[in-house]
This record gives sequence, structure tokens and C-alpha cells, in this order.
Amino acid sequence: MESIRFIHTADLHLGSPFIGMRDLQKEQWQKLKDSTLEAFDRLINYALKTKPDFVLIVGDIYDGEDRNIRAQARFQKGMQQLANQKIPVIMCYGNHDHLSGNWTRFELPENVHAFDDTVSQFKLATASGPVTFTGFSYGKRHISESMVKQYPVAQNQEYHIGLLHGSLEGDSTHAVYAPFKKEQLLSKQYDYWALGHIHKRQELANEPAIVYPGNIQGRHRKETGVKGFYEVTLSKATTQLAFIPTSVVQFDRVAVSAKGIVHMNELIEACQDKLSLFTQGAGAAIIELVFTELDQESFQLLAEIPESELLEMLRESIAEMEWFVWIQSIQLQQVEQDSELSPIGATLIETIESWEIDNWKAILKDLYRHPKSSRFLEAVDDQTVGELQLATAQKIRRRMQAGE
Ligand SMILES: [Mn+2]
Repeated sequence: MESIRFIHTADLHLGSPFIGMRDLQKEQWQKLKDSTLEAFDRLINYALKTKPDFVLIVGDIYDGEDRNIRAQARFQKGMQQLANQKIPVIMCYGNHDHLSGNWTRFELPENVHAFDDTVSQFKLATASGPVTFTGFSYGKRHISESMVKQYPVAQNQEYHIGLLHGSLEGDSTHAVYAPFKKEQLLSKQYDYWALGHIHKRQELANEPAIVYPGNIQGRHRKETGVKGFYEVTLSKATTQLAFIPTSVVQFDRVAVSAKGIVHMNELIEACQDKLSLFTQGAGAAIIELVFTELDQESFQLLAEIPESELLEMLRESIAEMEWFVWIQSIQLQQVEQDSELSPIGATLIETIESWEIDNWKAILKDLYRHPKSSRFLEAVDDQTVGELQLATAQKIRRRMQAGE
């Protein structure tokens, strides 16, 4: 049987509002605000140029259940462009754009097959033979049952592809999103599993491939690195994945070492050099700047400057750069100095470092339940806990030294 070639994408999140980012300069904000739409255009243009057998979109086309109207118009246009080139699209809706929301309806062209809220199959004739797709759309925001149980086992030698927007069982933060086990997917004997929902690109297995392509544009500081989709060439013997980048603005962390630096102007220069190099590869970027290897004196001096002032000064110092780089936040990391710590300080740090994520949740619960503060807070996950641990330990190291 001849090979088939297709695009696998998911989590477009068209119309993401980028809450809390309005500090950006006007043109930067405009570019960021439209970044999901522009990343989508890049995807469509790639498909028009390379004419794959079909395109798979595995849920969360829109960011909100009300389906932003501009995003819908853009999506409809993209689907029409593919229709004009006779490129079929097989898609489902996810938890973000589930079918119970209220939205203005656009009619999608006939090349698009969207699954409804029950598990069903769709058969497509391609130049290399028939392909059977199995999938479903989210009828409501949360689906805690294992939908994959309802996916039929492949019954013949034709190509079978599963579309599934959901997360691995045991992933406690995502338990209500159609949880599945890897063995369950493998038992269906499909040739490819096109997953969606997790925004970090990853392959859970190969032969057959079980793949999250990640989202096409990062939406906040935790969605770092280059984002895009996969172009897949599939035969009965092999699967080839080619990652195609689409992100318009890249979120990332950039570390600048302060080792051997005495004066502030040297530190500014080090930032300029590092960021210039970074954007040569990444293009427009929103970054968290981390000053590493600060000696105690520099650390103390920098820590005493209000963050907003430090940010403003650094933003001004890079304003002349060719690419747009926005410094979103600054972190200070001191060279480790355990020996000078007081016994109480050392015990405190040890205790805090032993806390699991549930301990942190318990400690922070009042803050998170507060009706006003809670909506400004990020979810407590491993990354947040890691950062809290580091920041708390730094504060203790600064304040609780031996002999004080
Ligand atoms: Mn998503």
C-alpha cells in the first residue's frame, strides 16, 4: 500500500485573549493579539503549498466556548481556501470549544468533516486508498469517562487513524479530559493516533505513533519554545514526522550570567548581547529574564530595586533591537551559599524543599479561594511549585544568615 501524507495539528486556540499582557507597546500588543490567527494562516499556507492528502485538527480550534467571531471568520476562510484546492479536513472540537457553548454559527465548506459528540467513524478515499478516522467532539466542557473504550478495533488492512482530544490517565491536573491509557490506544491497532489537548509537543509512542503536536502559538510564559504542527508521512512500515514551526511570538526563558560582572552597564550589555542572539533564532519573543550566578552583594543590590523600575530600565535598553523582545519578568539567582546559613534557616529550607504539591495547595488555599485574588493567580503545578521553592529559599538565605 502506498504511503499517505497529512498534517496533524491541534489546540489552535484562535482568538486567545492574552490576558494580563496589555503592558506591551502598541505594535507589539497588536502582533501578540493576532498571533494565534497568524500562526493559523501559516499552517493554511503550508497546506496550500504542499497539498497533503488531508488535514487533521484535534480539538480546541477556539480558545473560548463563545468562539470569538473574528477567529471564526478566519477559520472559515482557511477551510474555504483548502476546499478550493480539494484538501479534506477531519476535525473535532475539544474542551475549550465544546458543543454546549453559545456562538454565532458559520457554515463550514463541504471538505470539512467535524465529528459530533458521539464516537463515530468517517471514511475518506485518498489517492493511496481509503482511510478510516475515528473520533468525537466534546459535547460539554468536562468528560471524565474513558471515551477510547468506544473506539472500535481496526478490522482490516486499510489505514486507520484515531483522533482524540484528551490526557493520559493518572495525570491529576487533567483528569476530566477523556483520560486514556497508552495500552488502550495500542490495542485498537490503528496506524496513527492524532492527539490534542496537551500544549507541549510530545510523542507517547512510535510504531504506531501516538502524538501530541502541541499548540501552534504559545499563549503564556509556561508555553515556551517554538510551536507548530506535524507533517506526517505514514506507510504500513514506517511513520515520519516533520515538525513545521508556526509560532509568531515565542515565549521563553533566557538566562544571563552575571559571573565576573561588577557594574550595571556591563550587565545591561550582557542582556543586549544575549537577547540579540536569542531573537536571531526565535524572532519576536516575550521572555523571562533570569540573572544567574549573582554574588551576594549584586544580588542584594538588585533585589532592593523595585521590579517595575528594573524592568522599565531593561526594556528601554533593548528598545532599539531589530526584533520585538518584551521582558515580562526578571528572576535573580544567587550563587549558592549554604554554609553561612543559620541552623533555623537551614531547617526551614529543608522543610520547604520536602513539601509536595499538595502541601503547597493546602498552604495557599486561602489565597486561591479568595474571590478577588484567585483570578490573577496561575494554577499550582510543578513549575509554579519549583519557582516558589526557589524564591522562598532565596529569601531565607538572604535574611537568616549565621550569626544574625
Ligand atoms: Mn487546548
